Amino acid sequence: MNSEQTIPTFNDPLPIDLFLESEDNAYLYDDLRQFEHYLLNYLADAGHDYDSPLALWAQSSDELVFLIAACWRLGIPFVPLDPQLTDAEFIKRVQQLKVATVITDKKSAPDSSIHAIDIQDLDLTNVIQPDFEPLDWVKERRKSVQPDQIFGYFFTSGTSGKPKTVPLKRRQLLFAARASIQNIKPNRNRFWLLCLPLHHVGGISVILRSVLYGAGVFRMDRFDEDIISGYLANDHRFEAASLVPTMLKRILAKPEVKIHDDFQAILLGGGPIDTSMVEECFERGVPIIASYGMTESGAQIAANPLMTIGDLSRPKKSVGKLFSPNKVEIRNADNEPLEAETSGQIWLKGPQIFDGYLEQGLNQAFDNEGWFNTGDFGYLNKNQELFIEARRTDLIISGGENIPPQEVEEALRGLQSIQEAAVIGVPDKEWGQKVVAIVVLHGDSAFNAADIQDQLRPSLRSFKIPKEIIPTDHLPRTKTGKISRHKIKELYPKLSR
Ligand code: S0N
Ligand code: AMP
Repeated sequence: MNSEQTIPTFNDPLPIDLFLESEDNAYLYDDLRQFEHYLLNYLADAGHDYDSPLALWAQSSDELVFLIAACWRLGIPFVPLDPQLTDAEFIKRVQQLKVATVITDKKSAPDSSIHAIDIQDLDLTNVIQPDFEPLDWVKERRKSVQPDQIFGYFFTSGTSGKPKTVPLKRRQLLFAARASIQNIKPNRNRFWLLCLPLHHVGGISVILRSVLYGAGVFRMDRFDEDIISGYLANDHRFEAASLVPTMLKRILAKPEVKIHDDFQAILLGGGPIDTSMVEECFERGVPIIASYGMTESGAQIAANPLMTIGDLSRPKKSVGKLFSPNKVEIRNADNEPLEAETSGQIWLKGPQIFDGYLEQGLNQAFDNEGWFNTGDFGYLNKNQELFIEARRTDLIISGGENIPPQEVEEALRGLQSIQEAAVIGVPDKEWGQKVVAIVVLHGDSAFNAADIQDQLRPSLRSFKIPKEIIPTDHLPRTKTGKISRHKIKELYPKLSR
């Protein structure tokens, strides 16, 4: 790492100001400090080795935010798990990572070899006490935390339908947080709205940035456009929000939306951003930052601060320049770099980029010089601003969630009535893309889309269930006999009639 890549450092010790507010509660940074001491003691009593991954498998709650912040500060590697994971998905993930302890809000863990801690044992009303005595060894633990330690293990969807495990190091998140303040400067006792789920980097980054800069998080149990519109219009403590485009679309659907003067910007990411939505934001005075990033880059790695800097001449379709010192190259299929304004594959390199998937076989995404092939297509203009055009693969991005079509096809083929299935992503106003399944039924089976959706529920998380299912008598194939999603996409308008 050269000198311009010096790892950023942040204010420490923590301030006394507001750390977290939710619909019913408010907590100070002092409360987080107490929680850290309690958690380390608690985990020691529970026999958990601090250096082995700690799984967190629960719905969003104040306790979960405290756990994530404490894991960051204490250097406990953690595994944030979607509370909607099926039992089989849970078991696969924890076994692969040799997780020994899970903190959960479920009645029990589906794998009895794992020590399950009820998140209620860490209920903040019990943990935070007036007679709190700080422990020196906890302070020492905090001081020993290093940038190259693993921060957490995240999962992203592989094109084959199998999840890829992304170990993220603390260093990556530190660079990402430092880069992000070019556009949004978190202030003490002001809020960054947290309504993203807490198992993706987008949501977790809201907590990290706040802890690093001593600012506040406002957590919502679930996304609610009515409540959020009120905060954006009237509550001057709110200065930022991280949203996926589907969320912003729901907010913009409210004709009366206004944004108060102290609000800095909505950070928009997680999937393609329609130019029409950007234009609407311009017209209605909604300040947005269009960003590009991925799990592997530990959150946004490029951002276009559009209206926030008042320069309306900026290209609205762009996701801006890459955050320095990370670098981007656009390459052709032979891996040769391309000139500005020429479309090709997006490759990234720099301190924000992860070191490789846990599944060794997948690391051909890197070249010999450490450049990472994102799987996305795009181009740079002459000012080095990046434009995203498409993904190279069939991966579907719906409401900020990635859905590999192969996984849905496999689940469909597992149903008695279905002989063959093909799954595609179709442009959709609400979700960006929606999951559509084209199915061939076994000879005498009757077709009922709702029944098929219900039968898929035990094996698929609900956002992966096809929103539309179309029966057909045969699926088009390539010359080599494989089902052609490409041809099916072309046929879709005819099939859906
Ligand atoms: C959009 C959300 C909130 C929708 O969920 P909600 O409101 O629960 O949906 P409903 O309308 O109530 O449900 C209707 C039915 O649809 C299903 N469903 C839910 N979500 C989806 C979906 N995404 N696609 C398709 N269907 C969905 C429901 O299950 C329900 O089905 P039934 O009726 O059958 O039960 C929700 O999807 C959401 O929270 N999405 C966000 C996910 C996310 O966090 N993505 C980001 C991932 N990427 C990253 O973290 C890296 C980028 C990044 O760091 C970043 C991202 C954003 C902003 C900033 C950053 C940053 O760089 O800091
Ligand atoms: P995830 O790891 O789940 O955050 O997914 C990352 C993927 O989302 C990227 O590789 C892109 O395919 C897509 N993505 C993120 N931001 C954008 C954007 N601004 N425009 C188009 N696609 C995006």
